[in-house]
Amino acid sequence: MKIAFCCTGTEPAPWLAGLRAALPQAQVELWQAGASPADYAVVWAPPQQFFDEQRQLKAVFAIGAGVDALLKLRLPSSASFVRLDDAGMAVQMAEYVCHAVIRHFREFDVYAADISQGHWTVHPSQHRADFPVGVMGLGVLGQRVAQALTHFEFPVNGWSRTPKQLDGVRGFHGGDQLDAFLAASRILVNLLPLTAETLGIMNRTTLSRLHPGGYVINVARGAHLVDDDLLALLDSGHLAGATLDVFRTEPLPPAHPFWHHPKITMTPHTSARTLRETSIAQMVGKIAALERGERIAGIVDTSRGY
Ligand code: OXD
Repeated sequence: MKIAFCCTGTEPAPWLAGLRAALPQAQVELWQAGASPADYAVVWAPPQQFFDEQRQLKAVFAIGAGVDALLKLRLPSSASFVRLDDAGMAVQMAEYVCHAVIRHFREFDVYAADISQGHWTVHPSQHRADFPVGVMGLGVLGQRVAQALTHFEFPVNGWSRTPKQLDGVRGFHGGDQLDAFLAASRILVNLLPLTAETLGIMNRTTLSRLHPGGYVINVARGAHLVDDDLLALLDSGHLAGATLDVFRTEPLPPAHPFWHHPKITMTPHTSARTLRETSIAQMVGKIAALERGERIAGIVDTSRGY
């Protein structure tokens, strides 16, 4: 069995060593133009040339959760495309989102500013019931985030394409229920896949439906958000702030207004990192299952886009 590794922006040596250790019977190679055909591929942002040459792959494993960039390429019809299925990302996403929600709700930034000015000021408590959180996208990561938020006793709404039932989460689904979901939420957490339907889904119209004093947490893709609409609603005061981990262009260009906006907190696409060892173990288990002719989780529906 041959496995090709083609991950742009990723140091290959530890991945190759890990894959070789886990699959001693396989030939695991760093892909180079003109390489012989492989059976499986491990990829992140591969060039089109990779798929133009590797037309007979059985399965392609992405080392991330989102596959929108991959699906823009011309792909071999022989292959299944497989995204990471949690692989240690869900707990990181839950940490990140709960941190952002609680930091906002408990006004930690306000206290940090007070303390930096030498002020010992206790502000009135805020009421959890006034901070319903809406989680858009209830896949593996979204479900974990929604459930983690319920443990802190926030009212939690969830919105997904098809109906999903989660303990303690008020479910909304489909385009018809999007407005009601937004109107029931004050903090909006985006965990949607990026598809033609969800591009620009956080815009002036949708974000205006959040409760006054709304807050946006984007941990999915920058292109879900219309940047100027967010800025306008922050500046008008309808939105109180935003925590953004993903951007239309990454790294965020130095002149972008998000850098210095006082109501925006940013991180450089670090909300849920790929954990190499866990990811290798998951991919190796799935390759073994595919070789046995078994079904595996995490296969992308290329027509749906995730
Ligand atoms: C992603 C990832 O898909 O970091 O964004 O895994």
